[in-house]
Amino acid sequence: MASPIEEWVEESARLTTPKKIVWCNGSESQHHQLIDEMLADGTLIGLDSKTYPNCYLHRSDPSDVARTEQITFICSRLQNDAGPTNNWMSPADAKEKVSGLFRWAMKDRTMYVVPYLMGPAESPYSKVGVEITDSPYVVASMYIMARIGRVPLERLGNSADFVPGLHSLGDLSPDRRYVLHFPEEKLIWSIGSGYGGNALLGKKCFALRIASWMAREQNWMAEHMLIVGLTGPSGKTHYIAAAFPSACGKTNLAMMVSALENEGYKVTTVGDDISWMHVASDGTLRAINPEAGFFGVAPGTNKKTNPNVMTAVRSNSIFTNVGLTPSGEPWWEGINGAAPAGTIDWRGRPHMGGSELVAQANSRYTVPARQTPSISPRFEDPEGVPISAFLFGGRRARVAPLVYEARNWAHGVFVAATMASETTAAITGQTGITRRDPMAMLPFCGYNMARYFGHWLEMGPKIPRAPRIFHVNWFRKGADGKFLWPGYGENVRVLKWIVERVEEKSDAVETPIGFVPTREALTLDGLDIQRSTIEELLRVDPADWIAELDSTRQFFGRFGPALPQEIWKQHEALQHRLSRVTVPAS
Ligand code: OXD
Ligand code: MN
Repeated sequence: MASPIEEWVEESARLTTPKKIVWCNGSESQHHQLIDEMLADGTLIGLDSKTYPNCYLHRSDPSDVARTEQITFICSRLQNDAGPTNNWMSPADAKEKVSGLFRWAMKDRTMYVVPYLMGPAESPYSKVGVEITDSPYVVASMYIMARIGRVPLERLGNSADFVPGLHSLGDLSPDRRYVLHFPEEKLIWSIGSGYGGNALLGKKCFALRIASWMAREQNWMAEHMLIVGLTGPSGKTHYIAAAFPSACGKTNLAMMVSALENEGYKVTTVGDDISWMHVASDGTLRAINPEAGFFGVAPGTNKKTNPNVMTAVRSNSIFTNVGLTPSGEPWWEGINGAAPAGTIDWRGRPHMGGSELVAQANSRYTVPARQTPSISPRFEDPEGVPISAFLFGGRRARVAPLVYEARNWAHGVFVAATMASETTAAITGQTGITRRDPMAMLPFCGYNMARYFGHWLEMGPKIPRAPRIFHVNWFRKGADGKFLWPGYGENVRVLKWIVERVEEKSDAVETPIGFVPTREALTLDGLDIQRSTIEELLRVDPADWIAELDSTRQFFGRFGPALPQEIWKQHEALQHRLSRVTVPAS
């Protein structure tokens, strides 16, 4: 009798009629064969085998270079279950509309069946997915981003407990591109895109959208968070999980080289994008990184901003939509000076200088996590790492101080739900527009975000040793428009204060928005920064925060009566605390 996975493969083959079916077993030999086929047909270009051994360049269709949120749908039975921030289609409408696009879609193509495990091989928290795809580039990327083949198949046996994801490139037309999630069936359908989060279904589709739905049902958390360890001079490591909207340096923070290494503070990387967290029997919240690789934005990455990843990508990596130098090396804006003469741009055309980009702005590297020098020794820990603190952050030129601690769990959830970032000129052409992105989950929460806030509020009391909650802002600017804080490796100074707060060892002052470090509580030795700059970084301006209250009131209004009352209570309490402080005359 066919197993559930075989039945689903047969059903998908009847719909998409591939010319052949290949089951991916995770073996080296099968992987090499796949790479050789892609080198032969031009899907991949080999890079310099001395400086970038086993590394490849892929150029995607120029119309297919990023996640496409407008065609991403949550197809729950009830529209209200998707909520006001997700696109919604009924499951019946979605299937009727999109099955027509899948019909015969693989006619002259190979169908690859990719069983994969999200999470460490032995972890009780890991979950099996199966992606069916007609893109060999997707298969090669999945080899890096997840654990493929034998491990998930053995774990699955004859069970139907897997998340099926059907993917086809279709005709790559943006008009016939859909990324659909059926949360009740735990099913994903994606057609018309071969790119990143649209096509590597283990990542945003499963590990965030479907998993967040499962997590709410099963009392755990699936979050868009990096995970880092900070080891202090005593040898004790605290783990921190942090959520930031895009363009806030999440991957760089995850792989940061500590500026306090000589003082004995070292940072290690558990994950750079997604965290699955469960309450453990010792009362801690345990986090695993469900991914096995990093899929990071290339432009701006260099030896200063992220030396660890620059080392990691020197082998076994795939680069997508970056430039190619005459010596066969990848190149992107910000890697190191000007592009060498003769560099080919991301579309495969000679770069003529001028303002045209060599690498597409969202070009990426895909690299095995294990290759990162900063990888944590507990990266594969089946029990996960205990989280001491949550960090939420955004890009705010004013308003938010460098760091503050929430008053308690419920206040922390409110702080996270009001998270925001200001757009940069590079993104919209207009600076300073504040976008709310609660918990950095706006594009990734697989259900009604009002209920997601409710889930967060309910989880706190269920975690006996709950993480403390902090907000950070590396991007505050002075009157001259310059950043006040140096960022990068210096951010460890803020992590150190956070860990000391957790250990009840460091000082803070209570302000209406939460606890802000005293200037003395931050370790600033060796940092050339003026006292007045630190004071400005830590300043809480009641007038700014009163304006902020209006903006958050409007945002929460979108959720209507589904919004937990506790969020409004927190809003009122903040208003009350702000109204009590008198603005000091300057
Ligand atoms: C990502 C994203 O690629 O958040 O991780 O867009
Ligand atoms: Mn992400």
